[in-house]
Amino acid sequence: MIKSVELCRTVFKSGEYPPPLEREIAFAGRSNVGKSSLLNSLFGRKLAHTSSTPGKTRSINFYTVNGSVYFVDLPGYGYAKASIKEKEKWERLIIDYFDSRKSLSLLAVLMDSRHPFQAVDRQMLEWVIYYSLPYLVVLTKADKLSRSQQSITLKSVKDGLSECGALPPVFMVSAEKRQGIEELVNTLL
Ligand SMILES: Nc1nc2c(ncn2[C@@H]2O[C@H](COP(=O)(O)OP(=O)(O)OP(=O)(O)O)[C@@H](O)[C@H]2O)c(=O)[nH]1
Ligand SMILES: [Mg+2]
Repeated sequence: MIKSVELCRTVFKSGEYPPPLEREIAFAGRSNVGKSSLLNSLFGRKLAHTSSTPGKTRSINFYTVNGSVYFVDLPGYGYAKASIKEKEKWERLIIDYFDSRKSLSLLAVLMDSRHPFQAVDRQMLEWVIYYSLPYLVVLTKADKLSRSQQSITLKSVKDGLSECGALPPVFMVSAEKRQGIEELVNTLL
């Protein structure tokens, strides 16, 4: 259960990271996939800024949960108007985060339940393997799919991951309707 949460630090460049806590859980995924919305839904409070315009979160935001766990909102990438320079900046920030944070205990890889396995999603899954990160997959915006589409998607995503020899837990959530949120909180904490 989340009893307390506060924004601890907003990081724009290497070296600004806060000292580690007991555990650190980061939320990664394409821009607009719903990372900040999911965090707000987990927190039960609107702390993270969200926007229908992709590219809202440009910094790495550390939230302290129950005084002992960081939930980390990573910036997204993959919006149509982004330049190569922006892509490089994003990659540098994320790679520096993975290189620096040995305290990272779990990565939640978010994918849009309507369009899983986009190029940026595959990039994230490659980093997961490269850095040997414990991870789980969260399929977002479930409310945009019917119940039967949800079970078909869940199965095809699990099949897709197992083809790559991976069997992470996969969650289907809706931040808007709070579907799957309690289950995810219980797994994370
Ligand atoms: N229908 C629906 N829309 C959602 C859901 N979660 C997020 N959205 C919408 O998706 C858009 C993007 O959400 P954000 O949470 O800002 O996405 P983000 O991944 O943090 O994006 P960046 O900060 O750009 O990386 C917003 O318009 C949200 O309202 C959901 O569960 N259901
Ligand atoms: Mg965001």
